[in-house]
Amino acid sequence: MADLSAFPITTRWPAANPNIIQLYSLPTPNGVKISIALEELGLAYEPHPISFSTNDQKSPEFVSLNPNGRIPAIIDPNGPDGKPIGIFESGAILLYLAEKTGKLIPTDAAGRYETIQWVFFQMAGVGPMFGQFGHFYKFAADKVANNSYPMERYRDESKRLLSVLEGRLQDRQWIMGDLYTIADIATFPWLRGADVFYGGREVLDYKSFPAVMAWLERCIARPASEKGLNIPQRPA
Ligand SMILES: N[C@@H](CCC(=O)N[C@@H](CS)C(=O)NCC(=O)O)C(=O)O
Repeated sequence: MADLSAFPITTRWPAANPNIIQLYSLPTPNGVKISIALEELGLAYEPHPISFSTNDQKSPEFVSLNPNGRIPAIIDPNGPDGKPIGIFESGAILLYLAEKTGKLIPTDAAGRYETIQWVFFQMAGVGPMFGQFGHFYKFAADKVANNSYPMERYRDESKRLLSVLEGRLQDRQWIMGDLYTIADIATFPWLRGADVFYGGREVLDYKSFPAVMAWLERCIARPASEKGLNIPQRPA
């Protein structure tokens, strides 16, 4: 039986099975990246919902695993050298899982770096820009009712990023061509989220990006996505 007692988060969210990966998350665009990857990889894991309504992500127990106070985070009881490891930042977790299994990433060095490059493109571009767009367009719209500049700035940058993806996905099934990778898993939940959570499909002009839309549908239709998009279930 793995010993996770070095991780204070397990006092508040105890592991029913400490021998499998512990996932602390919610079904948000960053959170579902990890449940989708775990489903694709067929790895056993135990999901723990972290409730935003009670600010669980800022609790001392959660912050002991991720000082940044944001989901997702994991503990893998079978980390490097067989020792438990805790990881936060969705891009780092995706890379860790891909390297642990040798899946969802090309095996050749050039392909591996090309994939990492697109993961960073998502982490530094798509996620932050779409997130700010959603903030000003939906969640804080009342605070900027007299100033459309913040929404327009992030809307236009999000559309520009969509055009970069549109170029990449011409004649490619997935971001890395024939191989479905962590670059796809990092990116598609944000495009889906801007539609489902922000109602931004029209204002982001999704119809102008047909290759991206076809790819998005292919990503969502994968059985692992259908499952992972709803894990962990939101607390009642
Ligand atoms: N760069 C981080 C961002 C994580 C992030 O922003 N998570 C959001 C949910 S999508 C969160 O925990 N928000 C709650 C909060 O900010 O308090 C990652 O990719 O893991």
